Amino acid sequence: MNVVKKVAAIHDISGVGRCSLTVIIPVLSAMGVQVCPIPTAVLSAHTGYGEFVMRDLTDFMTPALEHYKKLGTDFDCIYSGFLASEAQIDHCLDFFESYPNAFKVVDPVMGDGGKAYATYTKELCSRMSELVAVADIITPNLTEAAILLGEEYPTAPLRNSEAKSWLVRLAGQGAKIVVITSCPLVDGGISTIGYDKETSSFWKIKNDYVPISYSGSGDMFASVLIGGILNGDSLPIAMNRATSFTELAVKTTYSYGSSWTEGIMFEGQLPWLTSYQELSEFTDL
Ligand code: PXL
Repeated sequence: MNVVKKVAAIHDISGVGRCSLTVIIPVLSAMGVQVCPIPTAVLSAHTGYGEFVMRDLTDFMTPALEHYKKLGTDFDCIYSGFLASEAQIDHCLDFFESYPNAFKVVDPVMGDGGKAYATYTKELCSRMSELVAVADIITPNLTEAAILLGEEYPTAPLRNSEAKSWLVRLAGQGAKIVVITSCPLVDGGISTIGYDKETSSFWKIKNDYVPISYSGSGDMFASVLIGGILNGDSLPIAMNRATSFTELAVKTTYSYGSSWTEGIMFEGQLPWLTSYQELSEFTDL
């Protein structure tokens, strides 16, 4: 048991644009959790820039895992995200198998706004289900949830019964907990919705609408969610913490009018994560 919880974070590192490891490391560190990065790729800037240089680090993953086993490193959580190749699915599975007692988080990063990211092939998207099958928790956005379920990206808000069906069918693919972000519901606005299969509980948090989608929002949400759960939050409280922090940082960014590609200006907001927060905005779905 590690005094400071240790997370193996299997994600890319993008130099510019605040996503993946450049968000995950500061956020989890602020929450008192240690991040051990296993970079899947190095990019000059995230794929949303259209032009970027990228070095695939697939070859690094097995030697890194072997080294951790030799060191006797004990991870409390394995958290996978943006992957650069199909082979990386197998390497993530090796990490999950090597640490059976770790909390297994799969953020099935594949796309947003109804479209897959530039480097995500059909094959890579279809193999994401192999990671989803072994996860304790998955955190897709609506686009990724649709891809995993083989559904069309919804053009109209979901009824509560449809949203519950999406959550239950996703949990049927393996994970005990499913949290879908950016989900428009007929009762108005955009919500974050969650389902815990073991307790059959459904949760919802209404998000404040901001008319820009910043890169790295999903990484920020998932990192705070995981940090909360590792620190003992219940699922709805962790969802509340993650939406509240993401909203605070997104609204701050929006107020400065910066481009969505620059990501969320969260640096000045990090102290929010270290201070006590009253969290009671969640309801049943
Ligand atoms: O935030 C998801 C993400 C992670 N990593 C890279 C990306 C994106 C989304 O665009 O391009 C490199």
